[in-house]
Amino acid sequence: MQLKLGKQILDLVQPQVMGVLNRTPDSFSDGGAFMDFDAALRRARDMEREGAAIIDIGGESTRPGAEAVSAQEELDRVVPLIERLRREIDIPVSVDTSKPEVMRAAVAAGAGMINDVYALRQPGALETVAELGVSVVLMHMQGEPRSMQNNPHYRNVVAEVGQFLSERVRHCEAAGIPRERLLIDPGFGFGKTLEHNLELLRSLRELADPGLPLVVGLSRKSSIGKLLGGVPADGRLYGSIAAAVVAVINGASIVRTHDVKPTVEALKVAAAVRAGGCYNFRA
Ligand code: YH5
Repeated sequence: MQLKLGKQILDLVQPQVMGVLNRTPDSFSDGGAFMDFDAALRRARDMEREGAAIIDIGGESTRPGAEAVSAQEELDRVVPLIERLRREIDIPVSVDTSKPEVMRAAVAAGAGMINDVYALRQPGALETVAELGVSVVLMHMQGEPRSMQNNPHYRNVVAEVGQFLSERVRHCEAAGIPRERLLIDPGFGFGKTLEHNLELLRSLRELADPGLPLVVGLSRKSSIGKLLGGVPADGRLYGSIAAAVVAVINGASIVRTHDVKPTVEALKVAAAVRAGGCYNFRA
């Protein structure tokens, strides 16, 4: 029920909030507001104060249609910020990356967790995480960010996402990453239609691998916008909160969000309703 993240501990008895910090110029969801170093630093401090348990720093946009950035560009965006945050804040930091060289540098700079939308499928990633000895979020994605929303298709989305995640867990264990360091995530919006996302949210429990914390990211995503009649990202807060509460009631341990304070408050209520602690950890 506790994750060791470097010298820090993330308590997962209660559902926790992972605050999103995008150091990208083109973020769909926050308009690139935190590309500036000092703005990013201020945002991280605010998120800690608002009750985030971990901050997820990303230097590459993985939104639908986004182009890849070079490893050097990604390193320049995330490494100095992680170094500074390690000295300035008390909560752990995760790095949102798929590149082994960025994983290495981020962990050397103080990151305690890797959040990988490719679930360690890029060459060298599996071995790198095994060597680094950090925790890792394994996320499902169908296709590639550039084209994943062009007609995603499943015969049975819950079964297929579940199979993919179990297979990635097996690969990790075979590579020497202990189960205690693994978290799984269905990857809402990553090669999924609105219907696929709804079915996954409804059936989240079926994805749960015993003992592995479930991470979900629904914050400001297109599916929320669609359900609200096509509102832009800055009008999706209340819808995102509703989705986060459903996810926690259905067993999620960590909610990745741009809106830390309202999500922390909503999850306190949801956690109190969800008797007996986290579903994943019950016998
Ligand atoms: C996730 O679900 N998502 S980046 C488009 C939006 C709004 C938000 C159209 N990284 C996840 O947040 N990592 C991202 O509006 C993630 N789980 C994990 N583990 C996409 C994103 C977003 C995209």
